[in-house]
Amino acid sequence: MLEGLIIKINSDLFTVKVDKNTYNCKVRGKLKNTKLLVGDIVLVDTKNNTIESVKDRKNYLLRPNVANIDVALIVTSIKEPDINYTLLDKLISIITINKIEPVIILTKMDLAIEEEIKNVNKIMKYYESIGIKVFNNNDIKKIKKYLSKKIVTVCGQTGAGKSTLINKFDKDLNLETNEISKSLGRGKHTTRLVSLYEVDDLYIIDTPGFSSIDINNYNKEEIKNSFIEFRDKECKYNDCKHICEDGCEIINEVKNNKILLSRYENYLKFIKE
Ligand SMILES: Nc1nc2c(ncn2[C@@H]2O[C@H](COP(=O)(O)OP(=O)(O)OP(=O)(O)O)[C@@H](O)[C@H]2O)c(=O)[nH]1
Ligand SMILES: [Mg+2]
Ligand SMILES: [Zn+2]
Repeated sequence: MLEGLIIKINSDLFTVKVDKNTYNCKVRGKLKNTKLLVGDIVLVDTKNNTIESVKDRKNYLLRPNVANIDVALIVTSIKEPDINYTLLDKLISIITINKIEPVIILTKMDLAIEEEIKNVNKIMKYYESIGIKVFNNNDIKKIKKYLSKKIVTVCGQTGAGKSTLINKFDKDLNLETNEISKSLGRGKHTTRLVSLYEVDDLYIIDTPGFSSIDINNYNKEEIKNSFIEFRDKECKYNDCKHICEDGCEIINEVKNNKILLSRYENYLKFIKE
């Protein structure tokens, strides 16, 4: 029995990478009720092409549905589709709750006018100030260096440029990309399957995009803790939900422009959802 990594799933067929070889496997009876994911580490019987068992995961995400991730790249286009700070904050929260590092990748800067770029850059300075890495999709060298030796997934809206980004990692990959629909103003769900690729010293997973995502699987406490910049602030009441002004340090900092207003507004939205 050999240890391998699930790199692709197409209904009940699992592609598993074992060293330099890949095997197309089915799962054994006792595993039939376990939902295996790309990124899972499994034991395979390479004679019968069967998956015999799966190792405990260090983490996983529901959307995209992937396991054992170090970094999730939130691929965010400035235009086509327009940047959506609520979706961005939601993804940061969900990724953080699942103990994965969120990193922002900005795309389609070339389609924005100077004023928009200035505004986005200013807001991105804020995200950097709370400890989130931000890259432009042109800075491939820097991005690859940062991701060295990691297992990385992309996530984000359909048409944001996830597959285009991965193609820049390795010109031989030739992943399918598609222009966005002019009538709908969004992508066409070009990527249909979750697939993992090995590029130099890292693994990167391409995933299908979405238009929206739910945060209501998580409770208020988890959402509160996922707002990184709220963590070390001391409010008058220990269990302050940052909704009432009475002694709330968060609301105080929002008023003093120390906490980004849109972040605070999104926090309120998420705990109501
Ligand atoms: N101008 C410009 N176009 C870009 C950029 N990045 C991606 N695109 C284009 O945006 C369109 C959508 O890109 P994809 O890579 O297919 O988007 P995706 O996020 O993989 O979409 P799904 O697979 O549907 O989730 C394609 O026409 C790309 O050529 C960019 O930085 N600038
Ligand atoms: Mg794609
Ligand atoms: Zn408070």
